[in-house]
Amino acid sequence: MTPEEEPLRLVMFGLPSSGKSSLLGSLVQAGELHDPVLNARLVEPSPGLLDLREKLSKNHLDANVEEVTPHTLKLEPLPKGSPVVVEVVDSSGKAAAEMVSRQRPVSGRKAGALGDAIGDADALIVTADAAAEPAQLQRDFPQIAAFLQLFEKGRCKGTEVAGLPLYLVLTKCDLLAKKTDTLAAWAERIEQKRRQVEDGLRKYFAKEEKGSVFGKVDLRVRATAARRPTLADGSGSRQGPYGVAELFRQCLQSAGQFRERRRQADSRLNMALVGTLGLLAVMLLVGVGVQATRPSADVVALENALQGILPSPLAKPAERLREPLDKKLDRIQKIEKTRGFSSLPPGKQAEILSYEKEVQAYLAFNKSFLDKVPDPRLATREQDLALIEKRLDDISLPAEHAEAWKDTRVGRRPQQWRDDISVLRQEVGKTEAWIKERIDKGHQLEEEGLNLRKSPPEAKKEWLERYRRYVGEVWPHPPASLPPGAYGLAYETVYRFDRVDRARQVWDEFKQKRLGYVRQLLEEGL
Ligand SMILES: Nc1nc2c(ncn2[C@@H]2O[C@H](COP(=O)(O)OP(=O)(O)OP(=O)(O)O)[C@@H](O)[C@H]2O)c(=O)[nH]1
Ligand SMILES: [Mg+2]
Repeated sequence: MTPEEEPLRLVMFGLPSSGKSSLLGSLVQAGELHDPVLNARLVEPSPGLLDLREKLSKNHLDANVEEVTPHTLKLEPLPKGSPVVVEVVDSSGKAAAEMVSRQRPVSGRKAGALGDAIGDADALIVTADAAAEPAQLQRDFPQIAAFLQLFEKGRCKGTEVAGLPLYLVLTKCDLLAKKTDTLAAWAERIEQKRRQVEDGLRKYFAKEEKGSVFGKVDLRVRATAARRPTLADGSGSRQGPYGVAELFRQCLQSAGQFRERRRQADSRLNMALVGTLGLLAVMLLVGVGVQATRPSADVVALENALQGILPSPLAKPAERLREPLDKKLDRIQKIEKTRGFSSLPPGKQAEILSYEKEVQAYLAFNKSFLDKVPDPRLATREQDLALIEKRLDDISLPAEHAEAWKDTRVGRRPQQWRDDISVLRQEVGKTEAWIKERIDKGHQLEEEGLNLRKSPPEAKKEWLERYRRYVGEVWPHPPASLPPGAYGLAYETVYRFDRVDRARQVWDEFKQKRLGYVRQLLEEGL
């Protein structure tokens, strides 16, 4: 086979799960949907490629086990032209990770099948997950940087430079979409990210240009999505992958041009090395570039986490300081410790810190209030109530929050407790009166009973029935119910109060001794 007859070779390179195989499956989809951007008919895709398309549509893609998996396809330019045979080499992310982590060299005998494929490539497609966790990128970054340095020192002295086309592809851009995005808003979000990465790379290359090969790498940044997100304007349901046809059309074009240049050059190995070096620079810069764009991803994640904790700026203090504050404070403090916190806009950081401070002050005041002022629900004597009233007189909201907190739970509590004390006093008086009235009624019952000693059994039975109803009466209200006007105080506090308790003992004794005696008398006469 002459070099002209050799298929154009595109090599996919990227860390595990960065979307290499999906990108190839998407290419087949774009071809089948006759994507006009591809500007070519895709014919004879190999069974492996059709399988990838199938698995992509079922979301059943497996990680590549083989280090490299070549697939072939033919593209017939539209409206007509000579068909171009293309070999696309899928590769294993694990093998790429080994290279990046220096467990294996990029070129030479030990570089393995992936190293060979890179050496033969007419274009490289380097995939990076646009929606990856910042933590993952942060972990990969130092490894990539260290490896790159070593590689540059060891292998690239005096290398002649020729630009191997390098496409850095930000995959999974559908995951960047927000539910409220229209198609235009989503596309703008992707473009923003793409530009951020590209700018980061450009700056990096500009810095490295002196005496380095980096400045001459032919690098382009593209963004793709294997599937469309659901968008607010319903346009997400549109068929086909995003940005894939365009990527491959441009990539094939530059691969063809590179092949032409390479034919004229005599140092294929050197070029491959430069390409590889460029590739690794990109890997490094994916870190730099995406890192530069990461804050926005961090910000989005943090802002999501803050939802439900941070009150709206329009929220009233009572809403702002609604329970469960302990939990909110805990979550805020965890958020402040995350790496992304410092990436939030300064205004947002200040808002969080100021909210944290307010919640802390509120919780501290609440604690000192409860430590100092006994709870009226536990009061059993008049002295207890007097003490609570005195403590309430002595304590007031912190001056700087007095106005804002006056309608919060803590702000309203002193008055509510005063009101509860007043209700308690009233109800104690009423209950004493009720017991006294019951005792009077009991005396009447006692007298009636004594007069029945010589009466017929029916009259005695009738009295015994009234007696049972009388002793069955315990309290005027259920103990757990709240007296009218009370905030948190139930009748049980009233019934435990010493004056009520004493009255109750007198009554109990009356029931037991005096009425009990009459009952016995009448029962014996039956
Ligand atoms: N939402 C979304 N998921 C994607 C996209 N591309 C790939 N994925 C998912 O990401 C995971 C990994 O994708 P692959 O294409 O298998 O990644 P790979 O780079 O080939 O991985 P290895 O073969 O392990 O190196 C799969 O679960 C895919 O469904 C995309 O554009 N959008
Ligand atoms: Mg794969």
